[in-house]
Amino acid sequence: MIHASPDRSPAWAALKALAEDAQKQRIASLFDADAERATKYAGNAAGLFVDYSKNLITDDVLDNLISLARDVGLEQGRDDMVAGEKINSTETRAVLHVALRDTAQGKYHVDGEDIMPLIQGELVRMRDFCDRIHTGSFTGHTGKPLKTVVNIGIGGSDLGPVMVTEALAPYHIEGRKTHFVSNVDGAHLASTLASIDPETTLFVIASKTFTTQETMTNAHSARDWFLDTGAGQADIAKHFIALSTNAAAVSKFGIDTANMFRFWDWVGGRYSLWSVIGMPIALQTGFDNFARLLAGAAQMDRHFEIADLRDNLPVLLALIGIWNRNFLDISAHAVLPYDQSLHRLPAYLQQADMESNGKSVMRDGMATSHATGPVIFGEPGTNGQHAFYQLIHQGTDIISSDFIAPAISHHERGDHHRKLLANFLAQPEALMLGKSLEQVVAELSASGRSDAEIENLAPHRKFPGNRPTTAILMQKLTPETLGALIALYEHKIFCQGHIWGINSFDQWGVELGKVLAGNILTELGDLGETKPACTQHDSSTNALVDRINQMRKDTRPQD
Ligand code: G6Q
Repeated sequence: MIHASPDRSPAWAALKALAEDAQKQRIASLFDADAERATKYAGNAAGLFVDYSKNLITDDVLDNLISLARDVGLEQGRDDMVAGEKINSTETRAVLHVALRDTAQGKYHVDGEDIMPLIQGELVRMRDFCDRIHTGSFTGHTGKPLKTVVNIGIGGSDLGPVMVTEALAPYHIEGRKTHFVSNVDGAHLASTLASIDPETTLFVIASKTFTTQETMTNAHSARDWFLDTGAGQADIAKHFIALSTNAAAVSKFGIDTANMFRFWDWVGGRYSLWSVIGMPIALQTGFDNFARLLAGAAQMDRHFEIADLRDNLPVLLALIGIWNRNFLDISAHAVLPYDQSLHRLPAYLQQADMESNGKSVMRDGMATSHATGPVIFGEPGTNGQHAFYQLIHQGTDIISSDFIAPAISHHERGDHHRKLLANFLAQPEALMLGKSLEQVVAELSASGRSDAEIENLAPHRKFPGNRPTTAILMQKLTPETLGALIALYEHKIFCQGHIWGINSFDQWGVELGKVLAGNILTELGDLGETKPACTQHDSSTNALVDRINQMRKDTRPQD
Protein backbone atom coordinates (compact mmCIF):
# COMPACT_ATOMS: atom_id res chain seq x y z
CA MET A 1 0.00 0.00 0.00
CA ILE A 2 1.28 3.47 -0.91
CA HIS A 3 1.11 6.06 1.88
CA ALA A 4 0.53 9.70 0.94
CA SER A 5 2.28 10.95 4.07
CA PRO A 6 5.66 9.47 4.94
CA ASP A 7 4.93 9.34 8.65
CA ARG A 8 2.19 6.74 7.99
CA SER A 9 4.85 4.31 6.76
CA PRO A 10 5.96 1.75 9.38
CA ALA A 11 9.53 2.63 8.39
CA TRP A 12 9.01 6.14 9.79
CA ALA A 13 8.44 4.80 13.31
CA ALA A 14 11.41 2.44 12.94
CA LEU A 15 13.60 5.36 11.88
CA LYS A 16 12.42 7.42 14.86
CA ALA A 17 13.57 4.61 17.16
CA LEU A 18 16.87 4.23 15.28
CA ALA A 19 17.49 7.97 15.57
CA GLU A 20 17.37 7.74 19.37
CA ASP A 21 20.20 5.19 19.26
CA ALA A 22 22.05 7.03 16.50
CA GLN A 23 22.21 10.22 18.51
CA LYS A 24 24.30 8.37 21.09
CA GLN A 25 26.71 7.14 18.41
CA ARG A 26 29.81 8.73 16.94
CA ILE A 27 30.39 8.59 13.19
CA ALA A 28 34.08 8.03 13.92
CA SER A 29 33.23 4.92 15.99
CA LEU A 30 31.20 3.53 13.09
CA PHE A 31 34.42 3.69 11.03
CA ASP A 32 36.34 1.93 13.82
CA ALA A 33 33.74 -0.82 13.88
CA ASP A 34 33.66 -1.45 10.12
CA ALA A 35 36.78 -1.46 7.98
CA GLU A 36 34.61 -1.56 4.84
CA ARG A 37 32.53 1.49 5.71
CA ALA A 38 34.15 3.90 3.25
CA THR A 39 33.61 1.58 0.29
CA LYS A 40 30.23 0.38 1.48
CA TYR A 41 28.71 3.85 1.67
CA ALA A 42 29.98 5.28 -1.60
CA GLY A 43 29.00 5.06 -5.26
CA ASN A 44 29.79 6.21 -8.78
CA ALA A 45 27.62 7.47 -11.60
CA ALA A 46 28.04 9.72 -14.64
CA GLY A 47 31.59 10.67 -13.70
CA LEU A 48 30.74 11.56 -10.09
CA PHE A 49 31.97 9.70 -7.03
CA VAL A 50 29.84 10.20 -3.93
CA ASP A 51 31.09 9.23 -0.48
CA TYR A 52 28.26 9.40 2.05
CA SER A 53 30.01 7.34 4.72
CA LYS A 54 30.61 10.34 7.02
CA ASN A 55 26.91 10.53 7.84
CA LEU A 56 25.39 9.04 10.97
CA ILE A 57 23.96 6.09 9.06
CA THR A 58 24.03 2.31 9.46
CA ASP A 59 22.66 -0.51 7.31
CA ASP A 60 19.56 -0.54 9.48
CA VAL A 61 18.99 3.15 8.90
CA LEU A 62 19.51 2.83 5.14
CA ASP A 63 17.25 -0.23 4.89
CA ASN A 64 14.46 1.63 6.64
CA LEU A 65 14.98 4.75 4.53
CA ILE A 66 14.67 2.62 1.43
CA SER A 67 11.52 0.99 2.82
CA LEU A 68 10.19 4.48 3.45
CA ALA A 69 10.90 5.45 -0.18
CA ARG A 70 9.10 2.32 -1.39
CA ASP A 71 6.17 2.86 0.98
CA VAL A 72 5.51 6.29 -0.52
CA GLY A 73 5.85 4.95 -4.08
CA LEU A 74 9.05 6.77 -5.03
CA GLU A 75 9.77 4.56 -8.05
CA GLN A 76 6.23 5.06 -9.33
CA GLY A 77 6.59 8.82 -8.77
CA ARG A 78 9.79 8.88 -10.81
CA ASP A 79 8.15 6.86 -13.59
CA ASP A 80 5.14 9.18 -13.56
CA MET A 81 7.42 12.19 -14.02
CA VAL A 82 9.17 10.59 -17.01
CA ALA A 83 5.82 9.48 -18.43
CA GLY A 84 4.65 13.10 -18.56
CA GLU A 85 1.97 12.76 -15.86
CA LYS A 86 0.83 16.16 -14.57
CA ILE A 87 2.74 15.79 -11.31
CA ASN A 88 2.76 19.56 -10.85
CA SER A 89 -0.81 19.20 -9.70
CA THR A 90 -1.56 22.78 -8.63
CA GLU A 91 -0.64 24.07 -12.09
CA THR A 92 -1.79 20.93 -13.94
CA ARG A 93 1.56 20.60 -15.67
CA ALA A 94 3.90 17.81 -16.60
CA VAL A 95 7.50 18.07 -15.39
CA LEU A 96 9.79 17.02 -18.20
CA HIS A 97 13.14 18.77 -17.93
CA VAL A 98 14.66 15.27 -18.32
CA ALA A 99 13.32 15.18 -21.89
CA LEU A 100 15.32 18.31 -22.75
CA ARG A 101 18.60 16.46 -22.36
CA ASP A 102 17.54 13.11 -23.79
CA THR A 103 17.81 11.96 -27.37
CA ALA A 104 15.41 9.00 -27.13
CA GLN A 105 12.77 9.26 -29.83
CA GLY A 106 9.14 8.67 -28.94
CA LYS A 107 9.76 8.39 -25.20
CA TYR A 108 8.23 11.63 -23.89
CA HIS A 109 4.66 12.73 -24.41
CA VAL A 110 2.53 15.55 -23.10
CA ASP A 111 -1.21 15.17 -23.64
CA GLY A 112 -0.42 12.45 -26.15
CA GLU A 113 1.96 14.63 -28.19
CA ASP A 114 5.49 13.40 -28.80
CA ILE A 115 7.58 16.33 -27.56
CA MET A 116 10.96 15.22 -28.91
CA PRO A 117 10.47 16.88 -32.33
CA LEU A 118 9.67 20.16 -30.54
CA ILE A 119 12.79 19.91 -28.37
CA GLN A 120 15.08 18.95 -31.20
CA GLY A 121 13.64 21.57 -33.54
CA GLU A 122 14.40 24.28 -31.00
CA LEU A 123 17.89 22.90 -30.34
CA VAL A 124 18.62 23.08 -34.07
CA ARG A 125 17.44 26.71 -34.18
CA MET A 126 19.57 27.46 -31.14
CA ARG A 127 22.66 25.83 -32.68
CA ASP A 128 22.14 27.70 -35.97
CA PHE A 129 21.77 30.98 -34.16
CA CYS A 130 24.95 30.36 -32.13
CA ASP A 131 26.79 29.52 -35.35
CA ARG A 132 25.60 32.73 -36.98
CA ILE A 133 26.71 34.79 -34.00
CA HIS A 134 30.04 32.99 -33.72
CA THR A 135 30.88 33.14 -37.41
CA GLY A 136 29.78 36.76 -37.58
CA SER A 137 27.10 36.17 -40.21
CA PHE A 138 24.53 37.62 -37.79
CA THR A 139 25.76 41.13 -37.12
CA GLY A 140 24.54 44.23 -35.35
CA HIS A 141 22.86 47.11 -37.18
CA THR A 142 26.19 48.72 -38.09
CA GLY A 143 27.54 45.46 -39.50
CA LYS A 144 29.80 44.66 -36.54
CA PRO A 145 29.86 41.16 -35.03
CA LEU A 146 28.01 40.74 -31.72
CA LYS A 147 30.69 39.85 -29.16
CA THR A 148 28.84 40.79 -25.98
CA VAL A 149 25.68 39.23 -24.59
CA VAL A 150 23.51 40.78 -21.90
CA ASN A 151 21.09 38.21 -20.50
CA ILE A 152 18.14 39.90 -18.82
CA GLY A 153 16.17 37.48 -16.65
CA ILE A 154 15.58 36.61 -13.01
CA GLY A 155 15.11 33.52 -10.83
CA GLY A 156 15.05 30.43 -13.01
CA SER A 157 15.78 32.58 -16.07
CA ASP A 158 19.03 33.76 -14.50
CA LEU A 159 20.44 31.57 -11.73
CA GLY A 160 21.01 28.40 -13.79
CA PRO A 161 22.52 30.13 -16.83
CA VAL A 162 24.78 32.37 -14.75
CA MET A 163 25.91 29.49 -12.53
CA VAL A 164 26.78 27.28 -15.51
CA THR A 165 28.39 30.08 -17.53
CA GLU A 166 30.64 30.88 -14.58
CA ALA A 167 31.38 27.21 -13.89
CA LEU A 168 32.44 26.67 -17.49
CA ALA A 169 34.84 29.62 -17.55
CA PRO A 170 37.67 27.45 -18.96
CA TYR A 171 35.44 26.72 -21.97
CA HIS A 172 34.60 30.33 -22.78
CA ILE A 173 35.14 31.40 -26.37
CA GLU A 174 37.93 33.93 -26.43
CA GLY A 175 36.86 37.47 -27.09
CA ARG A 176 33.27 36.92 -26.00
CA LYS A 177 31.71 38.28 -22.81
CA THR A 178 28.34 37.57 -21.20
CA HIS A 179 26.71 39.77 -18.56
CA PHE A 180 23.68 38.79 -16.49
CA VAL A 181 21.25 41.44 -15.30
CA SER A 182 18.54 40.28 -12.92
CA ASN A 183 17.82 42.81 -10.19
CA VAL A 184 15.24 45.54 -10.74
CA ASP A 185 17.65 47.80 -8.84
CA GLY A 186 18.70 50.19 -11.63
CA ALA A 187 22.30 49.84 -10.47
CA HIS A 188 22.48 46.33 -11.91
CA LEU A 189 21.55 47.39 -15.43
CA ALA A 190 23.46 50.68 -15.21
CA SER A 191 26.78 49.05 -14.36
CA THR A 192 26.38 46.64 -17.26
CA LEU A 193 25.34 49.30 -19.78
CA ALA A 194 28.32 51.41 -18.72
CA SER A 195 30.70 48.67 -19.79
CA ILE A 196 29.26 47.65 -23.18
CA ASP A 197 29.21 48.87 -26.76
CA PRO A 198 25.66 48.95 -28.22
CA GLU A 199 26.95 48.17 -31.72
CA THR A 200 28.42 44.83 -30.62
CA THR A 201 25.88 43.78 -27.96
CA LEU A 202 23.10 41.22 -28.15
CA PHE A 203 20.38 41.53 -25.49
CA VAL A 204 18.81 38.19 -24.59
CA ILE A 205 15.48 38.70 -22.83
CA ALA A 206 14.90 35.49 -20.90
CA SER A 207 11.46 35.11 -19.42
CA LYS A 208 9.16 32.13 -19.52
CA THR A 209 6.08 34.31 -18.99
CA PHE A 210 7.44 37.56 -20.47
CA THR A 211 5.48 39.39 -17.77
CA THR A 212 7.91 39.35 -14.83
CA GLN A 213 8.15 42.86 -13.41
CA GLU A 214 11.92 42.95 -12.92
CA THR A 215 12.77 41.47 -16.31
CA MET A 216 10.32 43.61 -18.24
CA THR A 217 11.52 46.76 -16.47
CA ASN A 218 15.15 45.96 -17.28
CA ALA A 219 14.26 44.94 -20.84
CA HIS A 220 12.38 48.19 -21.52
CA SER A 221 15.21 50.27 -20.05
CA ALA A 222 17.78 48.36 -22.12
CA ARG A 223 15.70 48.94 -25.26
CA ASP A 224 15.35 52.67 -24.45
CA TRP A 225 19.11 52.91 -23.87
CA PHE A 226 19.76 51.13 -27.17
CA LEU A 227 17.45 53.50 -29.06
CA ASP A 228 19.06 56.49 -27.31
CA THR A 229 22.43 55.46 -28.74
CA GLY A 230 21.11 56.37 -32.19
CA ALA A 231 19.69 53.02 -33.29
CA GLY A 232 16.25 52.91 -34.92
CA GLN A 233 13.22 50.70 -34.14
CA ALA A 234 14.11 48.38 -37.03
CA ASP A 235 17.54 47.77 -35.49
CA ILE A 236 15.97 46.10 -32.43
CA ALA A 237 15.63 42.91 -34.47
CA LYS A 238 19.42 42.79 -34.80
CA HIS A 239 20.15 43.30 -31.11
CA PHE A 240 17.30 41.72 -29.12
CA ILE A 241 16.23 38.10 -28.95
CA ALA A 242 13.74 36.45 -26.60
CA LEU A 243 13.69 33.12 -24.77
CA SER A 244 10.10 32.53 -23.79
CA THR A 245 6.86 30.57 -23.94
CA ASN A 246 4.79 33.70 -24.62
CA ALA A 247 4.98 34.65 -28.32
CA ALA A 248 2.25 37.31 -28.07
CA ALA A 249 4.07 39.25 -25.33
CA VAL A 250 7.40 38.90 -27.17
CA SER A 251 5.91 40.43 -30.32
CA LYS A 252 4.23 43.18 -28.32
CA PHE A 253 7.62 44.10 -26.84
CA GLY A 254 8.91 44.57 -30.39
CA ILE A 255 11.00 41.44 -30.82
CA ASP A 256 10.41 39.62 -34.10
CA THR A 257 9.17 36.11 -33.23
CA ALA A 258 11.76 34.85 -35.75
CA ASN A 259 14.22 35.88 -33.02
CA MET A 260 12.29 34.09 -30.29
CA PHE A 261 13.42 30.73 -28.99
CA ARG A 262 10.70 28.67 -27.39
CA PHE A 263 10.17 26.40 -24.46
CA TRP A 264 7.06 25.00 -22.89
CA ASP A 265 4.98 25.04 -19.73
CA TRP A 266 6.25 21.57 -18.79
CA VAL A 267 9.68 23.11 -18.15
CA GLY A 268 9.72 24.70 -14.69
CA GLY A 269 11.64 27.99 -14.40
CA ARG A 270 14.25 26.63 -11.99
CA TYR A 271 14.65 23.53 -14.17
CA SER A 272 14.95 25.43 -17.43
CA LEU A 273 18.68 25.90 -18.01
CA TRP A 274 18.54 22.82 -20.27
CA SER A 275 16.07 24.53 -22.60
CA VAL A 276 16.62 27.62 -24.77
CA ILE A 277 17.10 29.42 -21.44
CA GLY A 278 20.61 27.96 -21.80
CA MET A 279 21.22 30.24 -24.82
CA PRO A 280 23.74 32.48 -22.97
CA ILE A 281 25.68 29.35 -21.98
CA ALA A 282 25.79 28.21 -25.60
CA LEU A 283 26.73 31.66 -26.85
CA GLN A 284 29.55 32.01 -24.33
CA THR A 285 30.97 28.46 -24.46
CA GLY A 286 29.85 27.22 -27.88
CA PHE A 287 26.83 25.06 -28.68
CA ASP A 288 28.92 21.87 -28.53
CA ASN A 289 29.76 22.51 -24.88
CA PHE A 290 26.09 23.15 -24.15
CA ALA A 291 25.34 19.79 -25.80
CA ARG A 292 28.01 18.17 -23.60
CA LEU A 293 26.30 19.64 -20.54
CA LEU A 294 23.02 18.07 -21.65
CA ALA A 295 24.76 14.75 -22.29
CA GLY A 296 26.26 14.70 -18.78
CA ALA A 297 22.86 15.36 -17.24
CA ALA A 298 21.32 12.64 -19.42
CA GLN A 299 23.84 10.14 -18.07
CA MET A 300 22.74 10.96 -14.52
CA ASP A 301 19.09 10.69 -15.65
CA ARG A 302 19.73 7.15 -16.95
CA HIS A 303 21.34 6.22 -13.64
CA PHE A 304 18.41 7.71 -11.71
CA GLU A 305 15.90 5.85 -13.87
CA ILE A 306 17.45 2.41 -13.80
CA ALA A 307 19.71 1.98 -10.75
CA ASP A 308 18.33 0.08 -7.80
CA LEU A 309 17.34 2.45 -4.99
CA ARG A 310 20.18 1.13 -2.81
CA ASP A 311 22.77 2.17 -5.44
CA ASN A 312 20.94 5.19 -6.79
CA LEU A 313 22.93 8.31 -5.97
CA PRO A 314 20.16 10.93 -6.16
CA VAL A 315 17.93 8.63 -4.10
CA LEU A 316 20.66 8.04 -1.52
CA LEU A 317 21.41 11.75 -1.19
CA ALA A 318 17.70 12.41 -0.78
CA LEU A 319 17.31 9.69 1.86
CA ILE A 320 20.31 10.86 3.84
CA GLY A 321 18.91 14.40 3.69
CA ILE A 322 15.59 13.07 5.03
CA TRP A 323 17.37 11.16 7.79
CA ASN A 324 19.23 14.33 8.78
CA ARG A 325 16.18 16.59 8.51
CA ASN A 326 13.36 14.49 9.91
CA PHE A 327 15.11 12.18 12.34
CA LEU A 328 18.26 14.00 13.48
CA ASP A 329 16.48 17.37 13.40
CA ILE A 330 19.09 19.12 11.25
CA SER A 331 17.45 22.16 9.69
CA ALA A 332 20.26 23.67 7.60
CA HIS A 333 22.43 22.19 4.88
CA ALA A 334 25.60 23.74 3.48
CA VAL A 335 26.77 23.33 -0.12
CA LEU A 336 30.52 23.85 -0.21
CA PRO A 337 32.19 23.64 -3.62
CA TYR A 338 35.98 23.51 -3.52
CA ASP A 339 36.19 25.07 -6.97
CA GLN A 340 36.01 28.82 -7.43
CA SER A 341 34.23 28.48 -10.76
CA LEU A 342 31.29 26.88 -8.89
CA HIS A 343 30.87 30.02 -6.81
CA ARG A 344 27.24 30.47 -7.88
CA LEU A 345 26.29 26.84 -7.21
CA PRO A 346 25.08 27.51 -3.65
CA ALA A 347 22.86 30.38 -4.88
CA TYR A 348 21.54 28.19 -7.69
CA LEU A 349 20.78 25.34 -5.27
CA GLN A 350 19.15 27.70 -2.82
CA GLN A 351 16.51 28.33 -5.43
CA ALA A 352 16.37 24.80 -6.78
CA ASP A 353 15.94 23.27 -3.33
CA MET A 354 14.19 25.92 -1.24
CA GLU A 355 11.70 27.02 -3.92
CA SER A 356 10.94 23.37 -4.68
CA ASN A 357 10.71 21.93 -1.18
CA GLY A 358 10.01 24.91 1.07
CA LYS A 359 6.36 23.83 1.44
CA SER A 360 4.10 22.90 4.34
CA VAL A 361 1.05 21.58 2.51
CA MET A 362 0.89 18.08 1.06
CA ARG A 363 -0.20 17.30 -2.48
CA ASP A 364 -3.67 16.40 -1.12
CA GLY A 365 -4.04 19.84 0.53
CA MET A 366 -3.44 18.62 4.10
CA ALA A 367 -0.85 20.33 6.29
CA THR A 368 2.37 18.36 6.63
CA SER A 369 2.98 16.84 10.03
CA HIS A 370 6.70 16.51 9.34
CA ALA A 371 9.50 18.94 8.51
CA THR A 372 10.31 19.57 4.82
CA GLY A 373 13.13 21.40 3.02
CA PRO A 374 16.08 22.64 5.07
CA VAL A 375 17.73 26.04 4.75
CA ILE A 376 20.39 25.77 2.03
CA PHE A 377 23.43 28.02 2.05
CA GLY A 378 27.08 27.97 1.11
CA GLU A 379 30.14 29.54 -0.40
CA PRO A 380 33.15 28.12 -2.15
CA GLY A 381 35.87 26.58 -0.02
CA THR A 382 38.22 27.75 1.24
CA ASN A 383 36.57 31.20 1.52
CA GLY A 384 33.76 29.85 3.70
CA GLN A 385 36.31 28.38 6.11
CA HIS A 386 37.35 31.91 7.03
CA ALA A 387 33.77 33.00 7.45
CA PHE A 388 30.87 30.80 8.62
CA TYR A 389 32.45 27.37 9.18
CA GLN A 390 32.96 28.44 12.81
CA LEU A 391 29.25 27.86 13.40
CA ILE A 392 29.33 24.50 11.63
CA HIS A 393 32.23 23.36 13.81
CA GLN A 394 31.23 24.78 17.18
CA GLY A 395 27.73 26.30 16.95
CA THR A 396 24.73 25.06 18.91
CA ASP A 397 22.95 23.74 15.79
CA ILE A 398 24.20 20.73 13.88
CA ILE A 399 24.47 21.46 10.16
CA SER A 400 25.02 18.90 7.43
CA SER A 401 27.26 19.73 4.47
CA ASP A 402 28.13 18.62 0.95
CA PHE A 403 31.79 19.04 0.01
CA ILE A 404 32.29 19.11 -3.78
CA ALA A 405 35.62 19.08 -5.62
CA PRO A 406 37.39 18.15 -8.86
CA ALA A 407 40.63 16.15 -8.42
CA ILE A 408 42.25 18.03 -11.30
CA SER A 409 41.90 21.76 -11.69
CA HIS A 410 41.78 23.70 -14.94
CA HIS A 411 44.35 25.86 -13.20
CA GLU A 412 47.05 23.57 -11.79
CA ARG A 413 49.26 26.49 -10.88
CA GLY A 414 52.01 25.50 -8.43
CA ASP A 415 50.46 23.73 -5.46
CA HIS A 416 47.23 25.77 -5.37
CA HIS A 417 45.01 22.85 -6.15
CA ARG A 418 46.70 20.42 -3.78
CA LYS A 419 46.22 22.99 -1.03
CA LEU A 420 42.57 23.37 -1.99
CA LEU A 421 42.11 19.59 -1.95
CA ALA A 422 43.88 19.27 1.40
CA ASN A 423 41.26 21.62 2.83
CA PHE A 424 38.44 19.78 1.04
CA LEU A 425 39.57 16.62 2.84
CA ALA A 426 40.55 18.16 6.18
CA GLN A 427 37.29 19.96 6.90
CA PRO A 428 35.00 16.90 6.76
CA GLU A 429 37.56 14.98 8.81
CA ALA A 430 37.61 17.73 11.42
CA LEU A 431 33.82 17.98 11.40
CA MET A 432 33.55 14.26 12.02
CA LEU A 433 36.34 13.77 14.54
CA GLY A 434 36.13 17.00 16.50
CA LYS A 435 38.59 17.38 19.36
CA SER A 436 37.92 16.22 22.90
CA LEU A 437 38.62 18.23 26.03
CA GLU A 438 41.31 15.71 26.99
CA GLN A 439 43.09 16.20 23.65
CA VAL A 440 42.93 19.96 24.01
CA VAL A 441 44.27 19.84 27.59
CA ALA A 442 47.12 17.52 26.54
CA GLU A 443 48.05 19.82 23.63
CA LEU A 444 47.96 22.96 25.74
CA SER A 445 50.06 21.47 28.50
CA ALA A 446 52.57 20.13 25.95
CA SER A 447 52.88 23.69 24.63
CA GLY A 448 53.80 24.89 28.12
CA ARG A 449 50.59 26.69 29.10
CA SER A 450 49.92 27.15 32.80
CA ASP A 451 47.10 25.27 34.53
CA ALA A 452 45.10 28.51 34.83
CA GLU A 453 45.47 29.20 31.11
CA ILE A 454 44.50 25.65 30.26
CA GLU A 455 41.40 25.89 32.40
CA ASN A 456 40.39 29.12 30.69
CA LEU A 457 41.17 28.10 27.13
CA ALA A 458 40.35 24.41 26.91
CA PRO A 459 36.51 24.66 26.76
CA HIS A 460 36.78 27.14 23.87
CA ARG A 461 39.17 25.00 21.90
CA LYS A 462 37.30 21.72 22.02
CA PHE A 463 35.24 20.61 19.01
CA PRO A 464 32.19 18.38 19.46
CA GLY A 465 32.63 16.74 16.03
CA ASN A 466 30.03 14.22 14.75
CA ARG A 467 28.88 16.72 12.11
CA PRO A 468 27.62 14.81 9.04
CA THR A 469 29.18 15.47 5.64
CA THR A 470 29.00 14.02 2.12
CA ALA A 471 31.83 14.26 -0.40
CA ILE A 472 31.13 14.62 -4.13
CA LEU A 473 34.23 14.17 -6.23
CA MET A 474 34.88 14.33 -9.97
CA GLN A 475 38.09 13.98 -11.92
CA LYS A 476 37.65 17.38 -13.55
CA LEU A 477 34.85 19.91 -13.83
CA THR A 478 33.80 19.51 -17.48
CA PRO A 479 30.49 20.28 -19.17
CA GLU A 480 29.58 16.61 -18.69
CA THR A 481 30.40 16.36 -15.00
CA LEU A 482 28.74 19.70 -14.33
CA GLY A 483 25.59 18.50 -16.12
CA ALA A 484 25.64 15.31 -14.05
CA LEU A 485 26.16 17.27 -10.82
CA ILE A 486 23.18 19.53 -11.47
CA ALA A 487 20.98 16.59 -12.46
CA LEU A 488 22.08 14.75 -9.29
CA TYR A 489 20.76 17.62 -7.18
CA GLU A 490 17.60 18.03 -9.27
CA HIS A 491 16.68 14.39 -8.74
CA LYS A 492 17.62 14.53 -5.08
CA ILE A 493 15.18 17.42 -4.71
CA PHE A 494 12.49 15.53 -6.63
CA CYS A 495 12.91 12.44 -4.41
CA GLN A 496 12.73 14.44 -1.21
CA GLY A 497 9.65 16.33 -2.36
CA HIS A 498 7.98 13.07 -3.36
CA ILE A 499 8.77 11.43 -0.02
CA TRP A 500 7.56 14.47 1.90
CA GLY A 501 4.34 14.29 -0.11
CA ILE A 502 4.61 17.86 -1.43
CA ASN A 503 4.53 19.36 -4.93
CA SER A 504 8.13 20.37 -5.66
CA PHE A 505 7.22 22.10 -8.90
CA ASP A 506 5.01 25.03 -7.95
CA GLN A 507 6.04 28.21 -6.08
CA TRP A 508 2.95 29.90 -4.71
CA GLY A 509 5.06 31.31 -1.90
CA VAL A 510 6.51 33.95 -4.20
CA GLU A 511 3.07 35.29 -5.20
CA LEU A 512 1.82 37.20 -2.15
CA GLY A 513 4.80 39.56 -1.96
CA LYS A 514 4.49 40.27 -5.71
CA VAL A 515 0.84 41.31 -5.34
CA LEU A 516 1.53 43.51 -2.33
CA ALA A 517 4.48 45.16 -4.10
CA GLY A 518 2.13 45.95 -7.00
CA ASN A 519 -0.23 47.75 -4.57
CA ILE A 520 2.52 49.65 -2.79
CA LEU A 521 4.11 50.78 -6.08
CA THR A 522 1.22 53.18 -6.69
CA GLU A 523 1.68 54.71 -3.24
CA LEU A 524 5.35 55.59 -3.70
CA GLY A 525 6.06 59.04 -5.09
CA ASP A 526 8.42 60.07 -7.82
CA LEU A 527 11.40 62.24 -6.89
CA GLY A 528 10.09 65.63 -5.72
CA GLU A 529 6.45 64.48 -5.70
CA THR A 530 4.07 65.13 -2.77
CA LYS A 531 2.00 62.06 -1.89
CA PRO A 532 -0.93 61.88 0.51
CA ALA A 533 -0.41 60.07 3.81
CA CYS A 534 -0.57 56.33 3.38
CA THR A 535 -3.42 54.61 5.23
CA GLN A 536 -3.85 51.30 3.41
CA HIS A 537 -1.58 49.08 5.49
CA ASP A 538 -0.49 48.26 9.01
CA SER A 539 0.90 51.26 10.87
CA SER A 540 4.51 50.18 10.34
CA THR A 541 4.15 49.86 6.55
CA ASN A 542 2.13 53.12 6.36
CA ALA A 543 4.79 55.00 8.33
CA LEU A 544 7.61 53.56 6.21
CA VAL A 545 5.81 54.55 2.97
CA ASP A 546 5.30 58.10 4.36
CA ARG A 547 8.93 58.35 5.47
CA ILE A 548 10.23 57.15 2.08
CA ASN A 549 7.93 59.61 0.28
CA GLN A 550 9.18 62.40 2.52
CA MET A 551 12.81 61.47 1.79
CA ARG A 552 12.16 61.27 -1.96
CA LYS A 553 10.34 64.61 -1.98
CA ASP A 554 13.47 66.42 -0.87
CA THR A 555 15.66 66.25 -3.95
CA ARG A 556 18.38 68.61 -2.77
CA PRO A 557 21.78 66.95 -3.29
CA GLN A 558 22.58 64.55 -0.46
CA ASP A 559 26.02 63.40 0.60
C1 G6Q B 1 11.30 29.27 -10.92
C2 G6Q B 1 10.38 30.32 -10.62
C3 G6Q B 1 10.92 31.71 -10.79
C4 G6Q B 1 10.93 32.20 -12.24
C5 G6Q B 1 11.15 33.70 -12.24
C6 G6Q B 1 11.24 34.26 -13.62
O1 G6Q B 1 11.03 28.10 -10.90
O2 G6Q B 1 9.20 30.11 -11.29
O3 G6Q B 1 12.21 31.88 -10.26
O4 G6Q B 1 11.90 31.53 -12.98
O5 G6Q B 1 10.12 34.33 -11.53
O6 G6Q B 1 10.09 34.00 -14.34
P1 G6Q B 1 10.01 34.28 -15.88
O7 G6Q B 1 10.98 33.39 -16.55
O8 G6Q B 1 8.60 33.98 -16.27
O9 G6Q B 1 10.37 35.72 -16.08
